[in-house]
Amino acid sequence: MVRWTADHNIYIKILYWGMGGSGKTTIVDTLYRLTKEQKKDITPTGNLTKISMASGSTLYFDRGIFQSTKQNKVYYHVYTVAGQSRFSPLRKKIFKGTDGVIFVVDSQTHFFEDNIESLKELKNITRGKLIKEIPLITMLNKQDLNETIGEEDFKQVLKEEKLWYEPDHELYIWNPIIYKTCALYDKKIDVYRSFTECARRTGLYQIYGDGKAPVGNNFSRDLPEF
Ligand SMILES: Nc1nc2c(ncn2[C@@H]2O[C@H](COP(=O)(O)OP(=O)(O)OP(=O)(O)O)[C@@H](O)[C@H]2O)c(=O)[nH]1
Ligand SMILES: [Mg+2]
Repeated sequence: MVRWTADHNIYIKILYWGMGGSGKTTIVDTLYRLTKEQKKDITPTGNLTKISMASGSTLYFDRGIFQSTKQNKVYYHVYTVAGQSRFSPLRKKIFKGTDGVIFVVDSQTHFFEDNIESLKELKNITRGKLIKEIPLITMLNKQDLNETIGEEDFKQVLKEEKLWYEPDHELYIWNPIIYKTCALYDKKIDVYRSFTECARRTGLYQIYGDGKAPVGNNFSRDLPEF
């Protein structure tokens, strides 16, 4: 839920969702480091909060707050869920108030089914709001490894889950972009780009769609950046 506060700041909640070990915490870590070290459209304010087990797996959530460097009243509250199956009730809580979702796939072929299970759970919680009211971006992460799934494989999954629209549908322009990523800091492929696309869409949904996916003749996706 995008919140305007008395001081006219705007708070937008972006959530990384995906199966345990897909790379959500690593992504937020990399995003934090790269936006701290280089001048980008967002800059971190404060530290990253990470609540994890000794194994590194998230126990509760991670949270980072980023401020837009273009519109300094805009803040992004960026969360990751704990992906392991047993934390399902917790994920539901963390999801509350989310404005944009980045679904993180572990691209290793042997995890194919686990990713689908995680996507189904997300769909269940969002109750038909994905894409229509909550922008969805996907990352096929760990593309640096061998034996990974590709864009077409995942597009098929999205189609089966009714999260993909054909060109004649008005929501076609909001189909999730499928980024092939590597979250590791030294390689970092499309970590920043996938975040900014989700943030941009979230802004457009608010400004031009009043909280829904903007559609119609008056709307084209090539509008100014948010
Ligand atoms: N090779 C490779 N390894 C990655 C990549 N992203 C993450 N990893 C590794 O995968 C492991 C799990 O990453 P995390 O970021 O902890 O995964 P998570 O999605 O936060 O997992 P949960 O907190 O359990 O939900 C770590 O050892 C990471 O270093 C990637 O793009 N490539
Ligand atoms: Mg994690």
